[in-house]
Amino acid sequence: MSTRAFIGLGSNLDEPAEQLRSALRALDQIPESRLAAASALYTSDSLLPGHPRFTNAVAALDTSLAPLALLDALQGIEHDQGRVRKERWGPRTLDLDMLLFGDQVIDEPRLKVPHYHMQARPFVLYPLAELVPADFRLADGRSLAQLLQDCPFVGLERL
Ligand code: A4P
Ligand code: MG
Repeated sequence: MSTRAFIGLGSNLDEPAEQLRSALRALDQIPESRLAAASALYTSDSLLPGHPRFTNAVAALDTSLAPLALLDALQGIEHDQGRVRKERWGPRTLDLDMLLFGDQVIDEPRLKVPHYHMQARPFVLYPLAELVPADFRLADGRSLAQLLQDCPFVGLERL
């Protein structure tokens, strides 16, 4: 059975736009999975003052993998694209966050879905809105239209 997952992509090191394009190709190569759609790329300042500006996008991925197997695949792609984990929230060549996995709410040590904080991040919500119908709701019932209303399009630049 195939499930539609939404993946948040972010990069603020080593040619971020190219990192994201390469990550989109890699997502399409994940076993039992197919890249269904990708948003435009957006840039915005880092949430951490003084850190390089981010490029972000959201991808829709149809997959037959279980959620933790998909997380393993995402972390493999991060690793392949040279991400070195040092400080939390540090600059990174590639960050892949599992925003949503079908209508599942997941609360495991390694995986929380919907992704925490996504409701307050314009660089997640606006690209996601490109890929879903206007009446879309998150797995926990929150309406995307409402979240967008509460999260103004401020500081985002659509490339
Ligand atoms: N994990 C739990 N749930 C998930 C999930 N749904 N998807 C666990 C992915 N991973 C999940 O992640 C730490 C652990 O979270 C993983 O081992 C996994 O098991 P990480 O990617 O190593 O850590 P991180 O990315 O450094 O921290 P975090 O909290 O994910 O950072 P964020 O939230 O990604 O924020 N500003 C702009 N403009 N754009 C950005 O993208 N991103 C950040 C980092 C800061 N400022 C930004 C942006
Ligand atoms: Mg992350």
